[in-house]
Amino acid sequence: MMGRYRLLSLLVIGVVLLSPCSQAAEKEDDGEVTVEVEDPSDYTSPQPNGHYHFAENFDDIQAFKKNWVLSEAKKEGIDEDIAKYDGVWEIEPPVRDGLGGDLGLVLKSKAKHAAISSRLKKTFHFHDKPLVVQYEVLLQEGQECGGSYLKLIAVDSTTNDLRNFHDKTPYSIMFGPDKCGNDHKLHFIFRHKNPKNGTFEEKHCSKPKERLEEPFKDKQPHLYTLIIRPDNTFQISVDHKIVKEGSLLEDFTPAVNPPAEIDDPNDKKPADWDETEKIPDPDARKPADWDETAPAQIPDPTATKPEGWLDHEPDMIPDPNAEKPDDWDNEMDGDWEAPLIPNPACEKAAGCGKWSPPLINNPEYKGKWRAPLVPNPNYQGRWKPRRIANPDFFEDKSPFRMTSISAVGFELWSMSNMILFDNLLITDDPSVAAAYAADSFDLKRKKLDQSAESLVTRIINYSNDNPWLYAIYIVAVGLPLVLIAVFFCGSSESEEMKKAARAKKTDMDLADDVQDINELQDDLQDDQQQLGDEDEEDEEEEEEDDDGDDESETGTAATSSETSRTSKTQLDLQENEPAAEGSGDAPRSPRKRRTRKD
Ligand SMILES: *[C@@H]1O[C@H](CO)[C@@H](O)[C@H](O)[C@H]1NC(C)=O
Ligand SMILES: [Ca+2]
Repeated sequence: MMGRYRLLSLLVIGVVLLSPCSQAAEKEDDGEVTVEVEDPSDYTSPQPNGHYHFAENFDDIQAFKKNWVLSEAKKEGIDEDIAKYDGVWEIEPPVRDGLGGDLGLVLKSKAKHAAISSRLKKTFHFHDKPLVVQYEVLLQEGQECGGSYLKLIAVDSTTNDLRNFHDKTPYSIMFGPDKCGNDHKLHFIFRHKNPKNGTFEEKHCSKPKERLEEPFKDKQPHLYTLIIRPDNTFQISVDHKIVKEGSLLEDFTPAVNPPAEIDDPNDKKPADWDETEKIPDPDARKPADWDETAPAQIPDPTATKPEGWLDHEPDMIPDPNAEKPDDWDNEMDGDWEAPLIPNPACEKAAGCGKWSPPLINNPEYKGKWRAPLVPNPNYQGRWKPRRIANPDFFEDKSPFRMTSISAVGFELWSMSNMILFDNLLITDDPSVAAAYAADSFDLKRKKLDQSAESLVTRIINYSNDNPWLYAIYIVAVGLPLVLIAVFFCGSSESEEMKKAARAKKTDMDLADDVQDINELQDDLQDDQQQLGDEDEEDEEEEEEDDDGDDESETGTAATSSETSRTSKTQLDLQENEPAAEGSGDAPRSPRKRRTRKD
């Protein structure tokens, strides 16, 4: 930890020293100092090259206004004053490090329901081509608690008017990041139609092995790609790196296909069923010499009284210097007695008063006799209900064939605002998505990497040309004041962060405090990013210590299926609220925290 701060402080000092010098150096134009990364005017809005169903780069405000529809719906079942989808969306450039002319869709408001959607250029049918969904998320303020996933809205009588887009609008796929407290998620949920009775059920993909925490706090753009193929396999990538792959038939909870056999719910355990595996041996008898009365401890027979023990001196004596107080009233207070003090005669002696040997464990001790356990001759084994054929059984061999999708939207709630979305693409051709990313996300990424790199290179190059600078770094680093300051600031900041996180769990009104902390964190992270220091292990560990409590404390419904506890919650949810297709009564979106008001 200290090592990292030391490096940090060295670099900070370097930057401070260099900032006046670097301008001069640029003017010298000696070829060593290369600051220019890419001409921002080089940016052209990406266009998909090939077949696609939807593409949106948000760079054209007029086109955006024409194509996107703000929800005018109200959330059902919650208080009127928070039911409205009144979250604010804007088209604007990223706050930091944008490419000139590159705009995104930004969720500006926090702690509000926000929903916006757009019709696909072409309805996607799940036939013989894969579905590829790809988009960028930039959490410009990090994320405390909230989602940044999208929904692929199903073709349905209730989805004709996108102004009605709300949490229960039928969707086929929900995909993207979501976080609350220490619960980091990358959702992939699809709605599966039960072929027996036509009801829909949400199927939740199991979690990727690796914890995906960086994208929620590094304030960098990230690219999310989902590919689902007609053979039911799928693949999820973040920044082109595959984080999860598997099959719709195997990696989802509840499973697409129910078990063929189930326990007979009507089979009950008989009252006389004997499940006791072992019993005390009825033929065993207590041995004649077993003395149950022998005490567990006895005085040590080998102990002897230490030399110089004063048998006749008491441990405590009345204080000879104490005097009866003047206002002592024998009638009222009783006879006066001097307070007791340790007997000074005992101070130098081995001990005073009656000596008794210390206690030791009794070797004769046996305790209560118990018969040894033997197998129960009447044991019938663990009772199990009989198995019967599952009346609800079906087998769907191609869950890929979901309900066609005709629109895409964001239906969100977030405690952190300034979430920027960009370059949303839906296609049936992975190569079109890859090329689209190359013209957008990859350029952005390259620019960010180069500017981080160029700063460090700049410091090193300049220092090599002016070796005397190293002497200054060393002296500066040696200054204990600097280290103390850095260390002190660092630790108090993380304390505050923890406090804020704790507070937020129980009280959302502390949003202002959280914002202050966010700003603090911003400053720190900006420094780190500029220095190209991407190693943030320490902070991660600090956050992890109360992992596990969050789901219950924050009241977020389990939206992923990684634990049996959470998937049970989902099942309960779905059982309690069965829903039918066509009535607009689709299974609830899993996000319960929206209903939390205070
Ligand atoms: C449809 O079947 C599922 C699974 O067997 C069951 O949970 C659900 O209650 C059924 N719905 C209706 C409306 O019958
Ligand atoms: Ca854009």
